[in-house]
Amino acid sequence: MASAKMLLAQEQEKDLSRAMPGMKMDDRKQPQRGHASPLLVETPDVAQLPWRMDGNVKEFHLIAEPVKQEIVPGRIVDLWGYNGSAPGPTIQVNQGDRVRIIVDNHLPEATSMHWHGFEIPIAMDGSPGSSQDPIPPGGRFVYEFTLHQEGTYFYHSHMAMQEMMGMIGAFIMHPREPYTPRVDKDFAIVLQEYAILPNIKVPNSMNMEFNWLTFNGKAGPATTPLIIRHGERVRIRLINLGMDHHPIHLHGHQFVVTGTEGGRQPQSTWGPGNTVLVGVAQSRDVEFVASNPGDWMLHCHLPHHMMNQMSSMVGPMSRRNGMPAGLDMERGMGMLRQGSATSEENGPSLGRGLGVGSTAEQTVSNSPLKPGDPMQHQDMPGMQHQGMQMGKPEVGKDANSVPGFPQDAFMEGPMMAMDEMVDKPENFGLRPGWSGFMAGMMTFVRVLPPDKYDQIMELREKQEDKPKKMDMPGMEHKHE
Ligand SMILES: [Cu+2]
Repeated sequence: MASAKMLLAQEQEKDLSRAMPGMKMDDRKQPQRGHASPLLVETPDVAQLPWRMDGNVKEFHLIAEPVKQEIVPGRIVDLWGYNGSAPGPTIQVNQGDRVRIIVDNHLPEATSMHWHGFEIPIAMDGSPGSSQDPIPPGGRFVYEFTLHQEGTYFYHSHMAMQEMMGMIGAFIMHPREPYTPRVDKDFAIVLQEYAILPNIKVPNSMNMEFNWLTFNGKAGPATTPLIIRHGERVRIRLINLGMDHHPIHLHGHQFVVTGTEGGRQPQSTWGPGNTVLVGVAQSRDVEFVASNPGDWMLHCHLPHHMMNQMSSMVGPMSRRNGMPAGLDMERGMGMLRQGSATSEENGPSLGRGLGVGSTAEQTVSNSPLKPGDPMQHQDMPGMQHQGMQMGKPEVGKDANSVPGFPQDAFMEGPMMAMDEMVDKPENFGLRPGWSGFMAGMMTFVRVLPPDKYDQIMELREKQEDKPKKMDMPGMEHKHE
């Protein structure tokens, strides 16, 4: 059984030879197609899925498999995804394309692939048990259909618990007739959430409380900012598949919602806003003119979704002196000693319960801030030694006597800064210490003056020249 990485590499090789590597995208001559080549949708931190042409069929290859996903530096977790990442690689096609997607199952259990919102024959819908047999471990299913739709869609496993392990990816259908007004930049961001307990790398998919909230598989500050030249028109496509709805908020600008998981909305429905609720199983396209220079936050506005490791599960370990009275080490850390997380053998207050109120440590309110190194017990192995900027928290003189201080997530802030650890071209020139305040579903929309924009693009090109390039045949940087 070939690994996903190998297959991906093979396909990339074929693809890159078609894309004539070494040539600038703008110089590349493409064969004439039925309609103008669309603007490539960028999915920061997530790869594009290459394809090959088989006659007039665009053929893709997806491999469902366990993946190691680095959510923030030093925090590598065991998820399930496609072709080495969660979310899986982005698929981009043109309206009217005939598409074949070969799905191989390298998971230890059955799976099925659903094409969310696609108007295709029932046999291709990927509903396990009703439209097809589940794909067994080691098995393959070949999906093939013609796509007459346009818009922001996605693919996902139709096994509920697998969805919560990361099994989703963006599926962009470019319109036959370009949208108006055209945009200069087009991005897609997949919203996901995981409950990952201390000292474990596998999400608890039964949990209702989430401590890792991600944009394209990364939590702030590891998310990659969207780089925009001052004055450009921008589209951001937001896709949500998890347990929560996310109100996504943009600073400094008003946008209009131009599309849903059902495709483009008529212009008569566009009204100004700066926060869009992206419900579970929905997508929302927003567009705006980047008229206001600055490094603007783009984030989920649910307070608990603007944190890393925020949940009650880590509070005691990160701050309290010792274990709660009457509990031993294992139970104090919320570790299971018998049964499954929700088995009858375990009480509801084991620290692995189904909600905030069911966890043992919630019976204790915020405990005083410990003197000394506040990171001493933080559950981020290795981070302390990898360039994290450690500092003393700025607190008032009598802080510990003020009811409500400190809050569970007090660890966020200046002492969590890791600018160097997340250094990349897109972060160039951000205010020193910025990373200490970026967490969860959060990134920057950087609206830059021309010189700064060019500088970052140059840095990015230099970096991209080194590793593999993910250019796609038929996709050019043109306006749509
Ligand atoms: Cu949220």
